[in-house]
Amino acid sequence: MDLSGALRAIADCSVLTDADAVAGYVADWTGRWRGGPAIVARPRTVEAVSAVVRACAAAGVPVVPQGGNTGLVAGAVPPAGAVVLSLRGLDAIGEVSDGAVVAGAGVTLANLESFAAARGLTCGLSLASGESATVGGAAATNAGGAEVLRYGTARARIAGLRAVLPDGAVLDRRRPPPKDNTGYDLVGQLVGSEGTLAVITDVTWRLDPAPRARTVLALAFPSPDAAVAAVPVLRGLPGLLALEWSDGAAVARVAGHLDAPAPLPTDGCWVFAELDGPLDAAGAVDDLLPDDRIAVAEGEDRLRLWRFRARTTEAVAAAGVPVKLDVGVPVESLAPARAAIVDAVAGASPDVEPVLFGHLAEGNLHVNLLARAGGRIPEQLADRLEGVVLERVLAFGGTVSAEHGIGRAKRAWLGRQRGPEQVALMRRIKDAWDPAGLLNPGAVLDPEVGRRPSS
Ligand code: 2HG
Ligand code: ZN
Repeated sequence: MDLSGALRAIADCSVLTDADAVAGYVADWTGRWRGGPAIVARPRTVEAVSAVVRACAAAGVPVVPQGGNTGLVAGAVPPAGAVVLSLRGLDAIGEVSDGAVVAGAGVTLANLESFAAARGLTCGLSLASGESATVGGAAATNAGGAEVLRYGTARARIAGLRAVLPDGAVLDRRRPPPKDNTGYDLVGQLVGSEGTLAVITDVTWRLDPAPRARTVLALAFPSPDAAVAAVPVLRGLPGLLALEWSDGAAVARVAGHLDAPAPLPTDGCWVFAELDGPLDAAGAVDDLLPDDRIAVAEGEDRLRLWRFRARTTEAVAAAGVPVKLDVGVPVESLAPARAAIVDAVAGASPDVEPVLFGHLAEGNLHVNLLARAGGRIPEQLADRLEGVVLERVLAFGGTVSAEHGIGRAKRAWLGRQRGPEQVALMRRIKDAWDPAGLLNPGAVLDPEVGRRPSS
């Protein structure tokens, strides 16, 4: 039997091979990265996931695990001939115990948060893509988002997990004892491994008490430098949940996209602060800016303000196919690093517009580059732009991927960031988990470099 026949014989699993049906699984949603052709397997149980992995291992065919396919570094874009293993069908949510709930890998973050909210809790992971992004994808990529400052990245939210190993065996650490200091941390190793070590099928997710009230403040600083200079004061705001920033031009772009006027001037740089508490907690910002540069909203109204940050990715996508660089530098270097990045982009091409926004508290800047004429930036120019920007970031002691991971898009930069010894150690870790190299090959690590001879 050929592989698709073997996959079709698996109980609780549907299989797609038709080009139209697989189209949404082989390209990333920005349209920049396209892979395949590929078969898509959609198991609904852990047993079926294991059977799919075993069938692929027997056939020597690579497996690319995929959640909501909202990643931005082509980590779930399959190489030709691979099987995309979509985990979206594993969407059950269990009961809360010990402050955590076991959720199937395919549960969306929005559904997890609704489940939590109904119990006065929060999952603590806030992504603009939460309607599609899944718990399994968040675990596999150690997702961050807006509230990292309060709740940490996905790593801090994960108390346990279950995963299928590359030979089909099941590793079950869903409910490790709350205090358990035995041996290597296998759960921790899988978090952020981008589907290259095992297939995460369930995640035990910590839930925290939900904020009492949420207030959003938008502050329209006259310049990015002024915004960065205010960080020490802003970090002291009582109940701070999130501290984000967006260039005025990025806010104006969202306003245009939504056909909704921006409530503050867009000449400089906006900062968005979300607070766990009522409006009066916002008083502390009165000394920073005049009243006509501050907007405050609470309850459901806050989403009307927050959308000028949260919907930036969508507004950018509406204008063309962006080159996305997700960089971070120490907060004290943010102002000069941002200026150097803008200069580098302008020096590389006058035809490219940088759209700058991100997570101010962590020194994280999403550099989205758009062709001014619309459409896509030619790949050669994209490579040059990536080079000039990421070199600047490294010179400031920053990171070439603060939040989105390495995937396939940033693989060439892993060695520059982490050095050859650490990459060689990562390779040995990969080989230990996945000796045949069939799990998401080409993500994180170069599939050709450092492979052990097979005999
Ligand atoms: C965000 O912070 C996401 O909104 C997406 O990480 C960033 O589109 C991007 O570059
Ligand atoms: Zn982000």
